[in-house]
Amino acid sequence: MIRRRWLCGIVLAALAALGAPAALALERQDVIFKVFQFPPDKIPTIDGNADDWAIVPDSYAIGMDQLEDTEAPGGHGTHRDPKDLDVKVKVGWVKGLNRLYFLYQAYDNYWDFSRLDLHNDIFEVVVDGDLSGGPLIDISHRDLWTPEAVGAMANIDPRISKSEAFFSYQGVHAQNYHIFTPAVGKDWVMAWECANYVKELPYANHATRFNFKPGESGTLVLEFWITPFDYAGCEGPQRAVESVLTENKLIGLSWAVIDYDDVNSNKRKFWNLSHKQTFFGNASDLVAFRLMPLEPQFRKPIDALWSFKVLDMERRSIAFHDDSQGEVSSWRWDFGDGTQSIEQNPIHQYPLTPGREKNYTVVLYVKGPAGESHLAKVWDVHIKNPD
Ligand SMILES: [Ca+2]
Ligand SMILES: [Ca+2]
Ligand SMILES: [Ca+2]
Repeated sequence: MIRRRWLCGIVLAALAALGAPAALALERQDVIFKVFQFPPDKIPTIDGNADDWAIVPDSYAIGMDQLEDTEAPGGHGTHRDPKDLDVKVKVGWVKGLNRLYFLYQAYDNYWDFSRLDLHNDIFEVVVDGDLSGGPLIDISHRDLWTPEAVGAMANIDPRISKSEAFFSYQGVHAQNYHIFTPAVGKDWVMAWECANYVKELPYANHATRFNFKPGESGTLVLEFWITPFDYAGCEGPQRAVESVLTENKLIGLSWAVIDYDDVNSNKRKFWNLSHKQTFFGNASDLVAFRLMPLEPQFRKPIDALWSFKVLDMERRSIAFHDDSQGEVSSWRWDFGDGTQSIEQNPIHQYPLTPGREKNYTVVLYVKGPAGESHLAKVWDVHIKNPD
């Protein structure tokens, strides 16, 4: 045993010496950004009006101070000038929906959007909803693209065609959105993958407000939501798998603001939240965001909530689970069949009623320092009885 541990230690030390990366890592290890949870009755309307974001505390806002110009000499440009560009971003989510909501508010001294190609002021977002990490475009795939073979895919098993290799992982690890700020006479976003459906309803929606002409200065408000996918393949949405968003989950997310200030010049600044330029093509270079619980002002001090699972329908055995919020000191379950329990998570066997399906109304009553609450579910519990 000691010997095995000792060997393990040697192996770990050797790996550390080789600089082996952690199996799963994100950039900017010192920070976790927050995704605001909107209460279900305060979901933002996608209309380009930021009023419905006023409830999002400033601690959720991410500004220029978090961005570095990773295309500046040395890759860490920090000369921020609010007269050139000033950006504030808030991200939100709603429990029960697999969507990320964004509010993007920006001042630019020169809005560059008259061309119909990729040259445009851009808000570029990459999201990795299941934290898989990994490449999402060809130039980030170490097996397809090496520094020695720039401009051509290399290292492919000769039995695999280049296009098979190229498309096989697109949209698998993460999704990249080049959102044009603003988009006039062109689609609102270039989704850098073959799964174009990710930028349309029911997977995305957007609205922009601005009052300037190309080349002018001014303020822009962009409001949108996107759906992160664990898998968004080329073949269409039928086989796509949405990332399930749950409270306190950590996701990979990052963005860059690409600022062109001259329609005739390709000079640009690349203000990057990840601080690692390659975030655009590799989900392992994103930063961590946490899907936050509701802020206290949107929570009830005590709120009875519960769920149940059928353990064994033949034996009419049901497991009830307390999901109440707030501090609870006592529970009382009314199972709807004349019996009760004061356990927190009881298992209940319903009576045998041959030849009938029975529907029960179950109520959970909870009490705590903040008061009491109860929740009935009418006829949710169905019991099948033998004929
Ligand atoms: Ca709105
Ligand atoms: Ca600018
Ligand atoms: Ca600009």
